[in-house]
Amino acid sequence: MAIMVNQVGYEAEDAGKRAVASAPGGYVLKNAAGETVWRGEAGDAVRDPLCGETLYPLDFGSVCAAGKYRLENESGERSDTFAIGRDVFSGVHNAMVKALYFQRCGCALEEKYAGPYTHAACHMAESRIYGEGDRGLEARGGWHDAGDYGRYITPGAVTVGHLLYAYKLYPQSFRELLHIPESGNKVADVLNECRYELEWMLKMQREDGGVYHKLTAWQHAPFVMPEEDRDDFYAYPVSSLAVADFCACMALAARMYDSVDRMFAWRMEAAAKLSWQWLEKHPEPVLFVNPEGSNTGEYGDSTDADERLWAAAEMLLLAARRGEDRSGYMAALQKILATGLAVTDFGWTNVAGFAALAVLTDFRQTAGKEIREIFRGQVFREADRLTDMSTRNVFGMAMKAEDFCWGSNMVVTNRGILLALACEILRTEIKDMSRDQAREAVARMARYQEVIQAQIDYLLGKNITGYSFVTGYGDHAYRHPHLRTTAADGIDEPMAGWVSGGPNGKPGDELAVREIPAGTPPMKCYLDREECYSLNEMTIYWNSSAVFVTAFLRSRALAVESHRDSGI
Ligand code: 9MR
Ligand code: ZN
Repeated sequence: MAIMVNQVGYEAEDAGKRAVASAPGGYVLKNAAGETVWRGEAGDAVRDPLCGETLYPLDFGSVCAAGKYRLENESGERSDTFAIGRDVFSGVHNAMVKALYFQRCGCALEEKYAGPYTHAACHMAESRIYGEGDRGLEARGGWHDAGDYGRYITPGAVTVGHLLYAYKLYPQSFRELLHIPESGNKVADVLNECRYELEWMLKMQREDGGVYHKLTAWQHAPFVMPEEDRDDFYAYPVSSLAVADFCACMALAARMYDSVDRMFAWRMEAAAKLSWQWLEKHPEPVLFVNPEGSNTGEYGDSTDADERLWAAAEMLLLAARRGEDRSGYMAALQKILATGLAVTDFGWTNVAGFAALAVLTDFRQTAGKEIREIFRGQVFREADRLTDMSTRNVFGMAMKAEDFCWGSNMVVTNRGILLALACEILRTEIKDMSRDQAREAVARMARYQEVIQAQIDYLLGKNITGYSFVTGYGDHAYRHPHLRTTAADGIDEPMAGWVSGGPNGKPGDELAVREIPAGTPPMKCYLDREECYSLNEMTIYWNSSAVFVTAFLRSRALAVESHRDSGI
């Protein structure tokens, strides 16, 4: 028996505030003083396809007064506590960005920024270039990718991509200082943090524009602190996946840091151009497979078309900004789009959604009507497909049973990004609409926003496991991420702000395979166990994807606030 809620909270202004209960009947909402502030009935029973149970939806959307609450039913069952308030996601949002600081490699984490989670500088030795004997590479820096100490180009580029677009679209959600070493330098801390990764990525580029796929040991380290991991690190062979993602990310960052640090932006622009030349010289895919015997992350892929599409889109926009020739980039975009590639995903396997973000949020509309229309059409078709999907389960999730894969929580939040992009397009188009069209667009945005909200409700506890999938946020936040520093640091609580990979219908680790019976419905395939790397690891890009979505949600709350301030 359970009453599943978003354990962080609900935005006061939101019309829908939803929970899911396992029993029918009457429910009450009680405030911190124990007073009943709302009474209502659970909705009709729903046989839920994602968790296999019969459950009941609850909506207490009419309650707006700020405070701490819990839900209770007639048989005395109680939910976890949660807040209702203005900008309720500020804490979790900032913690999810700050978490990246704890992944910094090649520097000491000092107490004044890291609290108890300090450690000495790690992975300081020169790396070797795989297959080139003793040839060395100085490539200190960057973020550890996940629970392991590897650093990989494609997931790094995706993480920076999520964060830079979130910042571009919702800058008001990134105003707070995060207590990182650069805080207070008048640059948004999200840009400070991303720069730590970008500086490392620049070191991974060869003189010919090729980019090493990854920098890792031969085998994953045991569960030791990073400064105790003294294995040799190797720069693995160049892949066109890494080159194209690098090119895209550098071109995007060159635009974003232009007004922050001109010299840094210029370095990234030069690097992007060099990698673009490499791509032109190597039109055939150069994919990546781990050399025999190496078990660190592969981040393999069967095509590089989406990576090249993202690179072309970002190079196009950078060229437009600089007033340079754009024909080559336009031709590349057209050619890849003509294959019918899906442009609605934002993960490391398919990065084509970033091309959509680039083209559709470009105020210059550089790509022209025809190309924009291809992206736009796909974005709205996908947004409507996801919205329809969300009506078919009691959690309002834009998920199907088969979507619960390794790192399913990023599927959840990436779908939030797609819907947020659809909202952004409508927002910019609304000024040219007739009154009726505008009314319809507003209703459509409201529908998409509800689904986005449901994705975050799920992440923060409104799910069958009852866990909040973000450490430190919620009465029942998961506590045992598969994360080497957390396992080795001797501190009970993990640092706050890490998003778990989440339920995985096809768990791959030994413990999960042993403990989760075959045929278990996918949303239930989760254990809060450190050993379970296929269920409970954290990664930089699962966090960054969630950050995009909380940035979106916060921007709405903050916009309401600024309206009020100006008396409108
Ligand atoms: O998410 C990846 C999953 O799809 C793969 O099957 C798995 C095995 O290669 O790797 C996962 O990615 C991990 C990466 O290899 C290393 N860093 C942590 C990643 C998340 O678990
Ligand atoms: Zn390190």
